[in-house]
Amino acid sequence: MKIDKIELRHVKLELIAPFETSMGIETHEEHIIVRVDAEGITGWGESVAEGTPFYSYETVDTAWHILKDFLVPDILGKQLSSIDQAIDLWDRVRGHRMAKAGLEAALWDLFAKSKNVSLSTALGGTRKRIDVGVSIGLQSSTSVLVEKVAGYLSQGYQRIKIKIAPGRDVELVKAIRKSYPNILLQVDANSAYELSDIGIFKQMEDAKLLLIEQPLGYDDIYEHSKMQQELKTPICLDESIHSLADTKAAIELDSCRIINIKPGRVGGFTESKKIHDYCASKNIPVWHGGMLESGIGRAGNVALASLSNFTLPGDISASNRYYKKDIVDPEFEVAADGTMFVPTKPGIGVEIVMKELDAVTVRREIFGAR
Ligand code: OSB
Ligand code: MG
Repeated sequence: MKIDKIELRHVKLELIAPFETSMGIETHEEHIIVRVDAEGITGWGESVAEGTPFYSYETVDTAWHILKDFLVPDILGKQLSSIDQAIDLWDRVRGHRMAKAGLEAALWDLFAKSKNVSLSTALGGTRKRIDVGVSIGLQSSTSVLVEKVAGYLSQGYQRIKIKIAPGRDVELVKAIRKSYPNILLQVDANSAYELSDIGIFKQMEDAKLLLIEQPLGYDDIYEHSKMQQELKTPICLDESIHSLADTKAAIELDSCRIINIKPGRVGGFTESKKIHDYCASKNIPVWHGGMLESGIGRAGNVALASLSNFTLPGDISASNRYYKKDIVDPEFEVAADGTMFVPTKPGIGVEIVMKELDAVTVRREIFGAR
């Protein structure tokens, strides 16, 4: 397909409630929406680089720079016969995976639409509905947290993940377990601990957690292996996994027994599929993480999570768990049985609500082929 036009939009969406983690408190989510036009078809993607470099070194500004000065010029005006061709062109850019993933996602939507198939089908997905969980931020008190858990369970969410931070960990897990002995429960530390804190995680061993997400360094694989050898509860890596190569190292070293896949963190759907397939071959379950995406990114996440080895519920919650008004139609909803419908229309399978997108756009640049 000949890439005629690419548009970047810096968007800023207000969260329905502040989201607190060990990395800080967010009240708004800033991402980049990418639009690619080719031969009368439009593809959409979302780059999940945030306003701050606290989860990843990438930010909206670094991703904008890499997109504008390197990734966009590599494909603009070119005849692209496949997405792999774009990935090869971008290979000389080291890292900056969230920037790459945003543009790659728009190409996946574009190519799927050109073949008149859903993104789920294009990616090799098999599920018609996906199992969903919810990621709950740190709360003002334990009782407020337990109330939040009750609220999400009553909406059907199949699995509860809570954020933890030093001093706000074991007692939260114990309190939730006391009220709900049998729910699927997991914790996410976002790298807030050190190996010497292992005693804290040993105190959680009785709570039958599904997994402990990213307890140690954001780039570490070695010490997680040391920790995993001392724990029965599976460790799941998020921040540390940027590629198939990282996945192989982590599994080989037994640094984790479960992997969280976020397409933004690993450079896109193509790399995500490789990680998914490799984990399947090693009997390592995967689940789909989240970056508080708008409906555009969420649509891609839902499609990817329809692949067969996404056997654990993902951090793919309903639009209204994040935002008062999403920028897609229909919005994403959770059914009473805790599942979410995988769109079947071509590409991402949802319409962009231009009025809502315009309302959240704070910067916009259009690149046209000459
Ligand atoms: O660590 O999984 C994380 C949100 C932003 C950055 C990192 C993380 C998260 C979440 C929320 O946990 C997941 C979601 O519901 O989108
Ligand atoms: Mg995480």
